[in-house]
Amino acid sequence: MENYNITTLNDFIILKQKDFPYAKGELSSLLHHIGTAAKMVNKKISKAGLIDIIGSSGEVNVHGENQQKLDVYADQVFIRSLLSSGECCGVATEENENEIVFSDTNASEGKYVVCIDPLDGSSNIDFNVSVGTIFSIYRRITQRGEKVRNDDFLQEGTKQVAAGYIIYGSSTMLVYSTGFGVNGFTLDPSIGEFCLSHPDIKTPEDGSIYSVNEGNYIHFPEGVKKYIKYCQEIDKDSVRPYTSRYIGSLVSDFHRNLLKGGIFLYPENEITPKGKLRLVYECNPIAFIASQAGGRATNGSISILEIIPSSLHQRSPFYAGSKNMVNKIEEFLHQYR
Ligand code: P6P
Repeated sequence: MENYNITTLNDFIILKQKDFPYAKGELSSLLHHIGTAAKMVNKKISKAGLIDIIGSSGEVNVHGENQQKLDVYADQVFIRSLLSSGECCGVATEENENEIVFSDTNASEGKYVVCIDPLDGSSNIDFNVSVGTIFSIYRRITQRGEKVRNDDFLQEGTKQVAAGYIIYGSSTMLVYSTGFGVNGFTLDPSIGEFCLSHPDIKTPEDGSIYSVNEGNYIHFPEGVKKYIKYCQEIDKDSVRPYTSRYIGSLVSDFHRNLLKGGIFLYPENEITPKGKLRLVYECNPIAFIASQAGGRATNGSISILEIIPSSLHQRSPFYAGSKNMVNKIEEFLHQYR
């Protein structure tokens, strides 16, 4: 019998709800439904390779990217779970061109909208590399009962009510924040519950890991090239040279750096002038977690959380992690702009 003190995700959500005097349980219910969807997706991922769920669906998504079968499955599971919560009136997901409006009477009264990347890094699934779900929750701008509009989903990151990610890795974890710190829950498959395993996560102000796809080096801005060389120099007073760690799965690379200290970089480059990562459902939620854990996230000039989105799928250069390391890359980008 494991002898750890079990605080399940639902225990924790209810416990923390007491911190919100006017909370009526709507956000709690939404978070609970995200947890349920995560368990369902985890079940399929853990069997990937054994059942006919890996590989391409033969379709391409709105961005012309090959859609994996698990992409489609995860997208549908999260959309259905958010609809059934009755607290969410619409969802913007990476897999759909436009926002999905819930016309169901109950859901149309929902107070929240959700932006989600249902399965980030899905091309890695066939090779057993960790993947993740990334989500962001906002209070709607439109009135309850009104039809959800595009601008409900185009709010700056500082307006997030909650955000987080699920990492389907050697163990499956759900990490989230409602603006009062970051907490991590590990799925215990024997009881089918996410259990509090990483309370009050704080990311070190400095780290010794940098995460970037150095295969794009020749396409990077000068400041990024100089920063990478800075990471590789020997400096007797600091921990440099840093260690290079890059899995090619945002949630996995970010999560490791969050716990150990480090910086994740996806710069703009000649191939993708705005960077590759999506502002609304990748950069903003990760930036929210980084900042809530004492770290930072920038597009190289301003905080990610202050960017006012203009479209659902817009991309942004992205630098996130330990505060002092993110400050340093900003210095290099400014100096060599
Ligand atoms: P590259 C996965 O496709 C993803 O969206 C992120 O999870 C990851 O950080 C990035 O792209 C990897 O991109 O160009 O280095 O393969």
